[in-house]
Amino acid sequence: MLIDTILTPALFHLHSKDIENKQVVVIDILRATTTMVVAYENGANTVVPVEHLEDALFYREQGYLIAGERNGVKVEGFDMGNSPQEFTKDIVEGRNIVLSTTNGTKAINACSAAKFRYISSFRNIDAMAKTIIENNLNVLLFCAGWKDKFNLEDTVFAGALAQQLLDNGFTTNDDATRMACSLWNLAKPNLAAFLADASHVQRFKSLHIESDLEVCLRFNTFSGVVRV
Ligand code: 3SL
Repeated sequence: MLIDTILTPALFHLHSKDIENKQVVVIDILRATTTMVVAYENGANTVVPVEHLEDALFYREQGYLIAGERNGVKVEGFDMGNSPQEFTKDIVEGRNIVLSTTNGTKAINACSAAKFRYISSFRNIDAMAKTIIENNLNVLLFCAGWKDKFNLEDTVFAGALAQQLLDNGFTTNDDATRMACSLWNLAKPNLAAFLADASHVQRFKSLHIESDLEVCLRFNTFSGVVRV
């Protein structure tokens, strides 16, 4: 089975052919797909990713908690922003949630035609790898990036996941995947230090939300996978 990595949503169109027969993993480590994993860890019933803020408002009428950010800032009037630390057990357990974010939920919606569509984060990377291997289908690792630009954290995660797949019989003809694996090998001795200068980490600093970083870089706190 083959692995391809989509480094930014701007490159998605190059990979969308035959997507109906592929499994896709959408990656937005800082923070959308990590926040979704945390919500499930803490017992959320469902987290529906929507592209537009207006769509989230429709779900409020159905009793959903509504969560969302634009440019990292919580949307005014919403129940939660996009910080994984807001999705605590006492708030999300048993609840239906709708989430709209600048990049992550947009990327998820872009690949709705995939045979299997997942989101993942470091918090469930091993479970994600196991499921991809069991599905035994070609896989696209889809980095949400930032406004169509490449980012380090999503690519490093794609490399970490791709490496597990390569170690278990998957192959690649794709230089983006090779590059992602090389980055992961550089990053893994100290992931936080490797990402210290990343553009979104700088953005976290300017928004005073640095404490989310450590939450987003924890490994395998969740043994489930999230199919959307
Ligand atoms: O763009 C997104 O999907 C977000 O994860 C970005 S932020 O971390 O909430 O700024």
